[in-house]
Amino acid sequence: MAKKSTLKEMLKGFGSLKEVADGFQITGSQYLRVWVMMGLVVLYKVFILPWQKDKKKQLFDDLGSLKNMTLTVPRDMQEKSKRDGCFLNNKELDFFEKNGYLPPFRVLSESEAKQLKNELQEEFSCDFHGEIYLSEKIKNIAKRHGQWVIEGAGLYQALRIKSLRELFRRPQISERLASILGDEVMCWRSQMFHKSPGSEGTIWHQNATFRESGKYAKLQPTQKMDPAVIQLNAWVALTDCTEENGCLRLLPGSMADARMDYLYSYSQDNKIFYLSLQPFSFTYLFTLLKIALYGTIFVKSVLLFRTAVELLGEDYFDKFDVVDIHMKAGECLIFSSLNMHASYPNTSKEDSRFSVVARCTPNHVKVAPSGVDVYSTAEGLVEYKLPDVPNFQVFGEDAYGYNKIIED
Ligand SMILES: O=C(O)CCC(=O)C(=O)O
Ligand SMILES: [Fe+2]
Repeated sequence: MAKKSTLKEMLKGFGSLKEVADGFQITGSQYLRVWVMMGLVVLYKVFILPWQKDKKKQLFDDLGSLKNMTLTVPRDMQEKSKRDGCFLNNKELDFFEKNGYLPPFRVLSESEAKQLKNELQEEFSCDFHGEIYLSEKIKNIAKRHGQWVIEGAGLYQALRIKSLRELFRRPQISERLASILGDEVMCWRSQMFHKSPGSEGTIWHQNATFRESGKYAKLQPTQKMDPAVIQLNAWVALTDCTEENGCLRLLPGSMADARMDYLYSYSQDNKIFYLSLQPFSFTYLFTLLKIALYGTIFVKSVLLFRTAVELLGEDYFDKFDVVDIHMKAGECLIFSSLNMHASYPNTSKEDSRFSVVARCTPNHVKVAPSGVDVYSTAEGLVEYKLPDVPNFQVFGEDAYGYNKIIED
């Protein structure tokens, strides 16, 4: 029997790291900087790394402890009220505990989905430049680089678009979320994804606390909870989603192994150490540094994935299967942010994929208590102040008062 390679299946639609690096040019002085950095990494690897046995051991011990994490959804909420409606029954909860997602279910009719999509696109073309939650500075950088797009700039869309708040409060979504997250659920980020023909895919990632490029976790639970349920995404397809136009892909069960998430943050905090752990060759190192220093966010995320695979081993994923999530317009997928997910590039000629996502968490979780966040732009990381009220209630009432919640 042929040896299974989940990784090969996962990388369908993505080029090799070298192809990714060859896809953009750098100037002479940038080239020089890459070489200087290469010298530093080599010096580090030869003279410092041998002294850092403890640090290396600590890293691999920490990784070892993240391999087999449990996910248990408390059942008392279901038992206590024997609720019906769209609340999940024990069989559905078993499925979630095992797989980290709920299979797509209908929340809007096809015509409602179409109508909402038209409304959002109208909003994008008329008013998108009006209300800026990411700061003028970030908007101007994005515009200068032709990157002022619906995905990035619209991190808090439901704050200004009421029909989005209404969508995520529908019982089909909110009662399912409450079955897993408890009786107080809020949404702290809401985004649109417009993947037009020719758009790149999103590389595989997992995300427990949404630290992203920042220094600190953005979601800080104040009660003990499994990392896989700190945040659930309610991802609603407003067009059909197919392999050709860039549907989502998941590795069911992968929220039980949080090593990838850990390495994404670790590499940010220990850049040279992390690079010096990578297999060594000058061409590979050149490729890594070219991307790390001058790649776009998309290209950098491919780098993060590939370098993590180098450390974890190519067969790391073989215990999982890849599932392509084909969806009809109007269906919703709920999945743990810690479940590895990705999407195909849009290889169709004229079929755009449009979706909206609500990132939801229990009210006892503090959302970016510092009130600031960072955004990765073409000119580096830029800090911005979070909107005064970045959250809205999806289910129940907020009894904690840790986060500001929009009134209606
Ligand atoms: O829509 C996509 O392609 C990626 C979505 C995603 O990663 C997310 O919603 O967390
Ligand atoms: Fe994601």
